[in-house]
Amino acid sequence: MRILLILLSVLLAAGTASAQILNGDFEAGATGWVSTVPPGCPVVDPTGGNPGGCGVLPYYATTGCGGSLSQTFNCGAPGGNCEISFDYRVDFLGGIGTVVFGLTFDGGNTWPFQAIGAVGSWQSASVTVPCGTVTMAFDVVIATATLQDWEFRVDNVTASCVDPVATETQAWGGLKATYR
Ligand SMILES: [Ca+2]
Repeated sequence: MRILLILLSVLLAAGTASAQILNGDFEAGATGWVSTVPPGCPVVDPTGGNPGGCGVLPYYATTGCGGSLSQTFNCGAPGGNCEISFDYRVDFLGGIGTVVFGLTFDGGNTWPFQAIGAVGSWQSASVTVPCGTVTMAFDVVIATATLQDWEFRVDNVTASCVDPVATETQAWGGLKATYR
């Protein structure tokens, strides 16, 4: 039984590998994140997160702002699925028109990356990309240049590399057969 438990532990540990996202909850300010938000614009909000601090991507009609928050991290070994989850919130502060928020990976568009309306409460979202070294960026770009003020907030960014389900099922079946 002891050997079985040890084998089970090894199998479960091999199924999921935590990624090395730094400061995904923004409790350490902008540490670990690369910002292209222009000087004078907010990048983090120490109290407006879910909870605590959060990242902020603003677009203000009068001052512009915009930009991105990005981070490159190691998400397990190639071959698995890197499941990234995060919380977001979009506040429309006034004006008319549309703005585009999105999440890109290695230069490719992945998470909505389209004009979305105000979402005044925290929502959760997740995306899956190949495991390995991952560069992700939360972006804001201006879809139409009209008078408007928006703030996109992000918090609780986590990721883990998960082996394909078929591999785990096969391993579990083999383990049961061995000890039957
Ligand atoms: Ca937080």
